[in-house]
Amino acid sequence: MIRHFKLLNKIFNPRFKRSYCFKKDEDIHVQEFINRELKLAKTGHQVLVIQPYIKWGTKKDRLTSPEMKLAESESLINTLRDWKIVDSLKIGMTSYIKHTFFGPGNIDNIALKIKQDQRISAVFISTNILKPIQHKHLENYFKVPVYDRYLIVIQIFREHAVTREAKLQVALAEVPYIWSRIRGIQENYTERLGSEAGQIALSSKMLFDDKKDLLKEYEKKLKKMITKLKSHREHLRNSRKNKNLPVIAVVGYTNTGKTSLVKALTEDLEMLPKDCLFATLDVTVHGGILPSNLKVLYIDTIGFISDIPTKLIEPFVATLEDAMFADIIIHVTDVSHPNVDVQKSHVETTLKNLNVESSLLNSIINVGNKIDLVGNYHKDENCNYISCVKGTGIQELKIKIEEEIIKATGRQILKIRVRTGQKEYEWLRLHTAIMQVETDGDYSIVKVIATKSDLDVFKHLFIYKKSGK
Ligand SMILES: Nc1nc2c(ncn2[C@@H]2O[C@H](COP(=O)(O)OP(=O)(O)OP(=O)(O)O)[C@@H](O)[C@H]2O)c(=O)[nH]1
Ligand SMILES: [Mg+2]
Repeated sequence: MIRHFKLLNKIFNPRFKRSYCFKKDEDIHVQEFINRELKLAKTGHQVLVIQPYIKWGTKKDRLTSPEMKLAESESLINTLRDWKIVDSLKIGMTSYIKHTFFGPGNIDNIALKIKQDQRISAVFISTNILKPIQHKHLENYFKVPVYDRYLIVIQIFREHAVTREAKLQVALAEVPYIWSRIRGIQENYTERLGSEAGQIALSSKMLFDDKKDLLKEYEKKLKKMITKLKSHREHLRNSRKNKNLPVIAVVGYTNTGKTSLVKALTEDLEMLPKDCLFATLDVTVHGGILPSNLKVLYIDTIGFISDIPTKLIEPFVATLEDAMFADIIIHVTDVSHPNVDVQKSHVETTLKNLNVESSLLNSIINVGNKIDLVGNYHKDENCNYISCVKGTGIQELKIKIEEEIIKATGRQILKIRVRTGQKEYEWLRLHTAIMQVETDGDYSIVKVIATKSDLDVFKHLFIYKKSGK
């Protein structure tokens, strides 16, 4: 165990980068072990993409089609650097619960395809998560690495994680998967105890116990570090609150244009939207100004995707906490996407499951993006249609955001008469959003947007004090 701790300390030493390196004589390599369990590829793969779908019955997904599911699965692979799709298949099934996942006919067909096409170096079975026993069977049949949706998303997360927090969250998201693998394989061996292979099983079992200890420590330490970062995030959140700026969280399915929208709203040229899934893994905050000079903060968030066990991506969901503490949520959809309705309801359901306050959910601003890509689209009166790339509808959206922010935060619009150029005027300029100024002799009539507490302070400083109250 002592050695485990030493190793773990090394991993968590800040000087260590993502590609942790170990002394050659270390016999247990945490990272190697994890890389192996997660089938992390050092170089890319040439992939056969298989899209299973339920043909009929209550489990059949009636909201989408196998073609649309396949298109999303292909986008996942295309997002990975150096990975290429060699071929794609859709396979209709009656259930996903067989030990071998597919029936014998389909297994033989796929195995033959792999044998005949030398280019195929891996198979992606686009199902949520394969059971360990299914995974093992399929790799035995196909003789190439097999990936499920979870494993592919983890590879993407690893490629896109930039900050220390995102990297730690990826590492934590990997742990439950490895647990399930260790447990699954252990069950397999336990079944064999008492048979001829009993002795081997027993020694292998000890190996599993080692792995379990190692993983437990690894998980504990990750959680500890993430908790620290969480309190740091809370601290940032509180300091944002103290600044009294309204906060707007931008959420949505992956690749719908969340980063592009924040960029368009803030005119922040440094933001770089990318045409790939999960380009954004870090929650970032950006300042913007609304038409009436109200300063606000926009939070860009990680995208949602369906068919991923939420439990496994909990560490990322935690980053959405910032969205939960926002004053307003903007939900971006991509109207040019054939599956826009399914994507939208997936995000809505996930937000509900995240225990986002109902008042916040009820005041969501729906935004339909990428209208430049579609001639005709079904218009919903509760949606604001825009194109981030062309700038269409952005000004109108800002007006809508301002209205909603004023409602949600109880800000007031009012006119205050102050002596021009005096302290009162300066105070309003610094602490409120000035919409308009009219002059009236030595006085200015200033139209402002202010919070109740701003107004209380103003009254205290300039009205009560003067009148001696
Ligand atoms: N044609 C068109 N493309 C757009 C528009 N808005 C965004 N895009 C493109 O869509 C792709 C995804 O945009 P992002 O802003 O990165 O999307 P995102 O929702 O932040 O994506 P993730 O962070 O990966 O979840 C990029 O290639 C953008 O240039 C738009 O209005 N029209
Ligand atoms: Mg983004």
